Amino acid sequence: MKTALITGATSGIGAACAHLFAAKGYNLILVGRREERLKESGRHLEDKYAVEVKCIVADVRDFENLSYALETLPVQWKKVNVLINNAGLSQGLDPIHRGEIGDWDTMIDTNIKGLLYSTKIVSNWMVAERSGHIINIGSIAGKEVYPNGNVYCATKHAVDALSKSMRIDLLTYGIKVTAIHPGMVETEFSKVRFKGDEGRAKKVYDGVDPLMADDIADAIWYVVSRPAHVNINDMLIMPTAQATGTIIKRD
Ligand code: NDP
Ligand code: 8X3
Repeated sequence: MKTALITGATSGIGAACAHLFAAKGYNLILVGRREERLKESGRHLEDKYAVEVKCIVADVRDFENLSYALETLPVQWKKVNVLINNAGLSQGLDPIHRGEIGDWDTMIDTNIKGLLYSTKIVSNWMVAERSGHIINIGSIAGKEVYPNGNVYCATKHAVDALSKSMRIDLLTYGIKVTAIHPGMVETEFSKVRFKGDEGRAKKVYDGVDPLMADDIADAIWYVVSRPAHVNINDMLIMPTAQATGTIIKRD
């Protein structure tokens, strides 16, 4: 049986990937901070799909804790076939001169450093196995910038650059690296960006048919299920109603 490790598995894209990969028969290592949600989802997936799930309650920004939790897993769990670096967030949407230092730190620490931390741990396991597939969740914000997106866009540009770098560094070990760049996906993302302001979050999706988390999970499954000699380096997936980060057709 194959194993996938998914960061940010408690909601949105990560949770959708957990469901799809379990349905495809993968054992799962799920990482997230909200313990109850994570464990409830783990139990549900084990019952529904007869797979094994390890829940790691951890903050990807804390390397020591994440590393301890993963390195102390039984050895059979360290044969990870697919790592989905999904944990990430946007916090605030302010022009650069009004940006909050705390928001910047959170985005940089989660979207860049957290992704690096989980990659460092799991890529070492993959190198030992001479195989594996790393999926990094970037964004349309990693392909262009938009007003007030400054630091979030910078973190996703970093994910784009790191994906290219990882592909080079891991080439000789037979490890595939794919970057998935979604446009607007209706998840908890906007609620987090607007710090719990549900009304403002809801407006983001007003009059648009956005992508859903399952659409992204489906694309990730397509990428992972290609033959061994095929790698999809990069995939930009947009709602039909969205041309760029900010040009959106609303009904
Ligand atoms: P959600 O807010 O629904 O999910 C984010 C997930 O990341 C949650 O499971 C959250 O879990 C986890 N997470 C956040 N911070 C941490 C942390 N420090 N440690 C561990 N887990 C963390 O949003 P999405 O599903 O939309 O976001 C998933 C990824 O997709 C992100 O990288 C985002 O930037 C990217 N993306 C989203 C788009 C969108 O429009 N929604 C578009 C393009 C990219 P918990 O809080 O329990 O820790
Ligand atoms: C999330 C999508 O357009 O808000 O990465 O940057 S966007």
